[in-house]
Amino acid sequence: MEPGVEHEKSANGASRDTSAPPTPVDGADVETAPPAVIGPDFRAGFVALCGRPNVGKSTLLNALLGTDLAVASKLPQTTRERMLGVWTTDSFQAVLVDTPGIHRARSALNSYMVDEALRGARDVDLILMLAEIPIVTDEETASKWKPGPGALAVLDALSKTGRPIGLVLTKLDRLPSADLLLPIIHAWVERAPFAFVVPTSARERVGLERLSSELLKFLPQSPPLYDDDQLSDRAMRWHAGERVRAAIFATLSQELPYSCAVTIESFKERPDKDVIKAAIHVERESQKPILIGRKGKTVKTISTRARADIARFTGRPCDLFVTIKVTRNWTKKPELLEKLGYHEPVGGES
Ligand SMILES: Nc1nc2c(ncn2[C@@H]2O[C@H](COP(=O)(O)OP(=O)(O)OP(=O)(O)O)[C@@H](O)[C@H]2O)c(=O)[nH]1
Ligand SMILES: [Mg+2]
Repeated sequence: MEPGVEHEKSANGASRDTSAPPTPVDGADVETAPPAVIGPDFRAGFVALCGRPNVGKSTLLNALLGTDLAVASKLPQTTRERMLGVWTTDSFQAVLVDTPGIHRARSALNSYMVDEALRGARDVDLILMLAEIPIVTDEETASKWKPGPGALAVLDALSKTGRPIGLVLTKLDRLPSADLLLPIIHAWVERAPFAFVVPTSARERVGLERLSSELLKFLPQSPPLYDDDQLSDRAMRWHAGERVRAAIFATLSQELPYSCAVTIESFKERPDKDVIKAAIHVERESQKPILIGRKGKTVKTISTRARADIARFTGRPCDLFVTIKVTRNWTKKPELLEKLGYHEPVGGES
């Protein structure tokens, strides 16, 4: 950890330095050496969760970690940036990379998101390609089912990385009968030499044990890459911003959430509580009154939701002050994306 920066651990293990990302463990550093239980057979590596928007990547990451770290919502294209979730057990540490959904991007924001997803898939030990199990109700429909062009485009893009790909079929709970699964798996394995196929339901915690044992095989023998009590590579203020965005996605339907970005203007840690000032940026003046709502009702709902969520996450009370700003056409202009925190990595590195 950086000298001079006070890091206080929160209930969930994320770093409390609100601006800087936590640093990976240096294997030779005695100060941060893993606990004595770590033996020579310990495995550690990076595992990316990739797929089309809305297939359940963030929900699966949360289910594996056993905590609500990543923002998930019923609307597609919720995740905009890569985030690491560090999953440490007695025998392995899988650094899970949550990524945005891969789709045909039109705006600058969407191109950024797809680039982020592909950057997330690069140089990992294993890619988990997530694909939704189709809701089919009879054997005849199941036997005729084929993966759609969007899912195949994702497979194509991921295959180009040259990394091993395990197929994770998601939302198994929506399938009325397990018998319908076999033809669906068959239709997928015809398409690519997947390292394994695991049907899952993150919601009902089905298939997670099997996924964990398959995934373990792809992690190299290595000491942990991150402190075993560290949950994420992102600082607390980033998570706070995500939680405001999650509240927007949960409160407003359809288009408006896609025009909103959140910046954390200040994050002060007082002894008794955190005091956070957030700005929600919309693209057009006309969007402002919708976000505010009648007598400020909508923005109040958003901030109440976000405040409760942030407090749950940090394990500390917090005050949250939200302002609304118009940053005209920010989703379409790369320089404005940058200004709102959506940075391309420096020097083309991943
Ligand atoms: N029924 C069911 N729904 C699920 C399951 N996993 C995720 N979902 C739902 O699917 C929707 C999308 O989930 P996310 O985890 O946000 O999906 P994502 O792939 O991260 O989406 P983007 O970040 O938008 O690309 C949410 O409404 C989830 O509750 C599951 O196992 N079963
Ligand atoms: Mg997501």
